[in-house]
Amino acid sequence: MFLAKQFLGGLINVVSNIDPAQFVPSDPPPPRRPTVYAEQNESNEEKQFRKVFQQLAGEDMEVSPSELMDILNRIISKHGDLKTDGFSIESCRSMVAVMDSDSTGKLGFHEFKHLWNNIKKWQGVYKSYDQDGSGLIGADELPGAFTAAGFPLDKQLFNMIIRRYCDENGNMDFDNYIGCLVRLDAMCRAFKTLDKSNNGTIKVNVQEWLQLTMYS
Ligand SMILES: *[C@@H]1O[C@H](CO)[C@@H](O)[C@H](O)[C@H]1NC(C)=O
Ligand SMILES: CC(=O)N[C@H]1CO[C@H](CO)[C@@H](O)[C@@H]1O
Ligand SMILES: [Ca+2]
Ligand SMILES: [Ca+2]
Ligand SMILES: [Ca+2]
Repeated sequence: MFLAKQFLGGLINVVSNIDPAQFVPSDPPPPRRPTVYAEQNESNEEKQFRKVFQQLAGEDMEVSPSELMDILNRIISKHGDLKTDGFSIESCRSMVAVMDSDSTGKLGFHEFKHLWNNIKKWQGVYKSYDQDGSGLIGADELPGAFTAAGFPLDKQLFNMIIRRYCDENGNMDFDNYIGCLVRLDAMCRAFKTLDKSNNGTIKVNVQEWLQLTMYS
């Protein structure tokens, strides 16, 4: 487990420079490739990540919601500066659902890597936008943080997010923050995919609507 420990520790120290540009959902995970192809063409960083993944994912080589919960709670238990009441199984099920592009019910290597990179990026944003050092993102800190994370929403949407994801004092803890951003990012990606003429409007039928909203 040494490699995994080192890796999980390193995660939290990363503070990335996020370009607070426009509304930018992250790129979708690349399509599944045959393992042989994938392994021969991997960078060192990717090889390293694959080793860690193998340790975390276990025999089936996929990360289930409960494995994800375990991993995330192990990480945050080491970091008192991120306030949280722990990742719940429900929130991990939701994260797996929205990241599960090949519908296996679990996260394969590329799906997990995509999620991981986002969490890494967003925890850097969390730390730099927690300006009063409370370990929480307050309602006043939230627009800045979300804008830096790539989601400059309007006031109405920020207020909705506060209602849904913050406690009664308007504070968002770390697990709610990650759960919210994973979902927001995935929904924006889904929208982009469906918006074929790229004019900010989509047309969905009830089947598509339910597939999108109920597996999330
Ligand atoms: C966007 O494009 C679609 C398909 O080309 C079209 O049906 C729709 O009316 C357009 N919507 C707007 C708001 O321009
Ligand atoms: C095994 C395999 O498919 N390797 C590919 C690695 O990537 C190069 C291009 O970057 C391909 O030409 C190889 O076929
Ligand atoms: Ca929480
Ligand atoms: Ca999957
Ligand atoms: Ca704060």
